[in-house]
Amino acid sequence: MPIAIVLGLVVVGSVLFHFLSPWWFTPIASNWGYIDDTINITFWITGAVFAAVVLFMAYCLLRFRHKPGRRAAYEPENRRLESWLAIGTAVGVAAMLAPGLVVWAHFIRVPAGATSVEVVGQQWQWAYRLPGKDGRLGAADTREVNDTNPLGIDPNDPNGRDDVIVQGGELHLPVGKPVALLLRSLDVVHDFFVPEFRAKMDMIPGSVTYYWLTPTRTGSFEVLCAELCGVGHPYMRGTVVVEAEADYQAWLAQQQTFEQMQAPAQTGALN
Ligand SMILES: [Cu+2]
Repeated sequence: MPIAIVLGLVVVGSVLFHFLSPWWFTPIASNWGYIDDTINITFWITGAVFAAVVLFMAYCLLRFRHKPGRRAAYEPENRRLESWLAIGTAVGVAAMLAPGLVVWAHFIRVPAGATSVEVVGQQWQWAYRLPGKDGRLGAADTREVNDTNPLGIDPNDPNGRDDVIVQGGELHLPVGKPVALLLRSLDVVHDFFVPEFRAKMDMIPGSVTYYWLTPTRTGSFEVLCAELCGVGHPYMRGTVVVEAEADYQAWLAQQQTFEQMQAPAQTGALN
């Protein structure tokens, strides 16, 4: 009897904790409400099953408790019960997986007209590259990395000359405009994550991974590295500022281009 009461309290406590808990999603700042929906679906299905299983155990403890003279019945097979359990489990698992597949397809299908912004992870800092006036990013390769070319932009690709480089600073994005984030790493696996955007992906050395999002709210948001990448991992932070288009353009105009970054080196070489 006391165990049955404890099990009942576990269920009541879990439900109360859910509604009273201060730990919940940060207020969303992108179009990825779908991500929250899939988490909520999984949460409600697993939560309902958890409550049902624990309450069923409590019921069994009460209903079949020891009484003098009562014998347990042995029933090794029950086809009807097994069918229902198999069907119920299959439906529950499918309901948790299927929405994720739909959202994933959306997540990696970059809409036409999205601006490409490159994010480069490196132990233990973030760098960004935005297309210049031509609207295109030049080719890049880790083999090209040197003191005046920290992101390894191909110096022979004309598309790369006007690329804007933000080294260790804030990334600014215009509100309401879709942006494709192209993710690169110069050393080990990192993961570009802004909790308010609900989107993240690993950055794999040697390849370019990507996802897209539309920032829906202005503000300043913290960037976290979401992949353990060495001793400096907890300090691999950054800031994304989402602002109105005019403010974004003003910020962009103040940034350094790849060509400007190379200029001092070239002057030095001539002397
Ligand atoms: Cu990292």
